[in-house]
Formats: sequence, structure tokens, C-alpha cells
Amino acid sequence: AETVAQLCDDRELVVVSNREPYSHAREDGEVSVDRPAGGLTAALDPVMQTAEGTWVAWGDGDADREVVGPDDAVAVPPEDPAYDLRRVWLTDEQVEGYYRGYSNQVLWPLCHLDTAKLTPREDFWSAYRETNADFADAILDSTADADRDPVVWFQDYHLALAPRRVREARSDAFLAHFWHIPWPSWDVFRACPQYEHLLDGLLANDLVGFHTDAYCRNFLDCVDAATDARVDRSSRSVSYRGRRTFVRALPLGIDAGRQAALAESDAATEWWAQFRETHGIDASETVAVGVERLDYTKGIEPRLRALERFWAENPEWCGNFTYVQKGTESRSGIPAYDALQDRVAAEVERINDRFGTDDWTPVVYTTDHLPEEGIAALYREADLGLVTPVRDGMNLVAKEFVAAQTRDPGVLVLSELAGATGQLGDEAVVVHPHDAAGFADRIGDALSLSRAESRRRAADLQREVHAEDVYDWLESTFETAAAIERGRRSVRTA
Ligand code: GDG
Repeated sequence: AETVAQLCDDRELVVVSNREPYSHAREDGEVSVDRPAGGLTAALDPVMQTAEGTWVAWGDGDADREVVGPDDAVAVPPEDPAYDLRRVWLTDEQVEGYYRGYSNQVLWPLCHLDTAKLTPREDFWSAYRETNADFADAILDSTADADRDPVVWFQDYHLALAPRRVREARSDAFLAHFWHIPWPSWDVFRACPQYEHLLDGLLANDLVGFHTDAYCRNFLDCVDAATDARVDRSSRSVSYRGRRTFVRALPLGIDAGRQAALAESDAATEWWAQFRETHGIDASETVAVGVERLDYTKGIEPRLRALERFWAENPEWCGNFTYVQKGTESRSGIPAYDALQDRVAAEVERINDRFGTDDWTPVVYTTDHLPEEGIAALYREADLGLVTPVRDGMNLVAKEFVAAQTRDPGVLVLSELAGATGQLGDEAVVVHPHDAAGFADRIGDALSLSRAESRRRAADLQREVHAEDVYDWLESTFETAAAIERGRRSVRTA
């Protein structure tokens, strides 16, 4: 609260994200509220309650429109209203063009270096522009009566253009943006025809945050190459159109204490007992787990290839080593995602046909969205956590897996291509997701680590994820922003 107050003083704090923190649905005639489960939204919610600010997000719940007041806002949390949730309503064309189109078929593949999947359709771009303008207008509307310019914090790649429009109307607003996915090198970034517009939008911010130093460097390289901005690498700042933007690495953490408590809960124990029974996983089996949305960046197919190779080369592990893949369907309707869903299901079936027996299923596959205690149970019970994306901004699953090793610690097997590897790579078993032979060998190595060694590694990793958790991240972000504001005030008064 103190760091937030330092930055905001008596200015309004506005958080802007594509997803809403509370969504409303109608069930049996009653309106029900879906609350933030874990992660960033849950950590930001208490900050917003203290700051009594405004959260601007896409109103996506089917009953969202029924609960809003005249200014499209509803006070949340419902039982003890502390801040305003202001919805941006999107037409079907906007959802198609802004969300499924430009965000997820242009920016997502671009930033994950998969330029072959780039779908640079003009209608996607125009919907992205239009929707970013709608978000900016909602921010401006909700702060129109404030005497002082607000502090606005944008989340992620859906909103690259909104900061410029807010800046044009409120020149003294403090604007910050956190980009949750990688930032590519200039050679890759220029594959997107709108690169100048995207940079122009983001450079309206005072602070742009990324997970790693490498993404910051890539961003500065792109600005240097594509614009006439002055890039100062020593202070990691950019002077552009009369303002200065600071670029900082602010690696996101998790609520590690909460994750550990979930792993210890009776609910997790009960969930696991049920899951094991449903899927016929014997208590004596060694278990590996993969937890993700079905996304081509997460490396699920190369992981299945490595596992297949492992079973083929190590028949002594057939019958007693099971891989559980939780792969929730995501972004369905986008061709690359539909095709991935089909291929993963077919691969799982093929591998199970090849090695499975009447008593043993090598790959237990579920596309269900699991309750939090189910996710925690999977982490806790697994001997190996396989977190092997082909590209990932950070990857919070790796951190959650670590925090959940509250008993008989399992080993984290981590891709060298995840952002999290910068923080966790020393004590994890690191693999290259596409090197199936090396990956299969590392699975064997991980399984043969002594208990003492896996305990030591787990303890070191746990120190890391507890020491830099989501609350530290919030604090660093607000402190960084406050320091930029202080620097600016001292220049003005000098
Ligand atoms: C983006 C970036 C970056 C997953 N399935 C279920 C479930 N989850 C939860 C996990 C974890 C979260 O979803 C996934 O977070 P990741 O970080 O792994 O991945 P992305 O969704 O791609 O997130 C990523 C992140 O933004 C934050 O900046 O780390 O690099 O791509 O918390 O536990 N939760 C529940 N049921 C599920 O079935 N309850």
C-alpha cells in the first residue's frame, strides 16, 4: 500500500487488461460472480481494493451487462465494493479481429518467433486499432472528472496502441505497460507490417516492463532500428516525441505461499485420490506432469516425442512411469490451435497404443480445466515436472511446480527457451525441447537423481520462488514507477 501511495499520491490508479477480474454469469435465474482464481489478477485485486481505483477490461461474462451502472462500471468485490470495474463491450467482429485475429494470430506468433503463423490480415489490424481506441476512451471517460492525471497500468500485448491515445488526451498521466510475452529481435519483429505503429503506441508509456533483460535489449534494438528515437542503452531509456520511456526487466513471480498451502491442503489430497482412481494410476508408479493450455508455444508435441523415445530406449520404465498431460483447450476456432488439439490427441493415442498394456496407460491426457487444488495436487504428486516450452515469456507453471514440492520433492525439467530459466535454470534439469535424444536422456538423469540431491535442488528453487514472488514484483514495479516520477519532478523544479 505504501509504494502504491508513493506513486499515486492523490491520483487515480487505473489497471487495464483484456481479461476482467470479475465476470458475471446467469445461472438458474441468478447472477453469479466468477472471481479471480490465482495468479496476477488475484494479486492485483487487493492492490486495487486499497487504491480504490478503476480496472478497465473487456466485459466478456454473459451477465456482465446486467450488473453495470450508467457508466458501464460495477463496484467490486460484490460483498464489499472497493473499486470500479469498467467494462469495454466488444462486437463479434472486434472479438474476431482484435482478440482472435491481431492479438493471437499476429502478435502472439510474432513474439514467440513463429513468423510462419503470422496472419497479417488488414481487418485484424483495423479491429485492433479500433478496440485499442475503445479501451483508451474508457480510461479517459472514467478519469475525466479527476483533477490530476491518472496513473495507468496496461497489461500485455492486446493493448499496444491504447497508451498513445491516452497520452494525447492527458499529457501528464503516468503510463506503465507490462508485456507478458517475449519481445523478439528486430529481424523477427520487422516481419510484422505494423511495427512502427506498435512501437509508437508503446513509447507513449513512461515505463515498459518485460520479464527478462534479453527482451528489454530486443525492444531497444527494435526502437533503434525502426524509429528516429534516441536510445540510451546505459540508462535503458528512449527519448521519443518529446518524452522519455524507461525500459526495465521486472520478472513476474507467483504467490508462492498460497501455492504451497494449496499443495498441503486436504482438498488436494482428496482430488488426487479421485484422479488416480479414475485414471488407474497405481500408487507405486513414478509420475511426470505437464500443465498447460494447449498452445503451440508450450512444446507439448516435442515433449511427447521425447517421452516416446524415453520409453522406447528404457523398457524397464514401461509399466511404472506415467506422464500426466493437462492440456486445456485454448483459443479454439483459430486454425493453428484446432490443428494442435487434433494432433496432440492423435499422438497421445498413438503412444498409448504403442506401449500401453491392460494395466498401464503411458500418457494420461485430460483437456479439463482443473480446480486449483487439482493443479496443486498434480504438482505435488509428480516426481518430474516437465516444463518445456519452445518459447515462453516467463512460464509460471515452472514456479508453481517448485512451490508445491512441500513433501518428497520432485525434479523440475525445464526448457532452455523459457523466460523462467534465467531464474531457475541452475537447479533445474535443463533440456532443449527439440533435441529429442538429449531430452530423453535428461528424463533418465532426472529420474536417477538421489533423494538428497533432489531435496537440495528443490530447497534452492523454493528459496528463489519465495524470495521473488508476485508481491515483490508488484512492489518493484511501483517503486520503479515512483522513482521515474521523482526524477521527472526534480527535473521540472530544477
Ligand atoms: C502468459 C505468458 C507468462 C493452467 N491450466 C489450469 C490453470 N492454469 C494456470 C497455471 C498458471 C497459468 O494458468 C499459466 O501461466 P503460464 O505462465 O504458464 O502461461 P500463459 O498462460 O501462456 O501466460 C507466460 C504469463 O503470461 C505471466 O506473465 O509467464 O510466459 O505466456 O498459473 O496454474 N489453472 C487452473 N486450472 C487449469 O486447468 N485452475
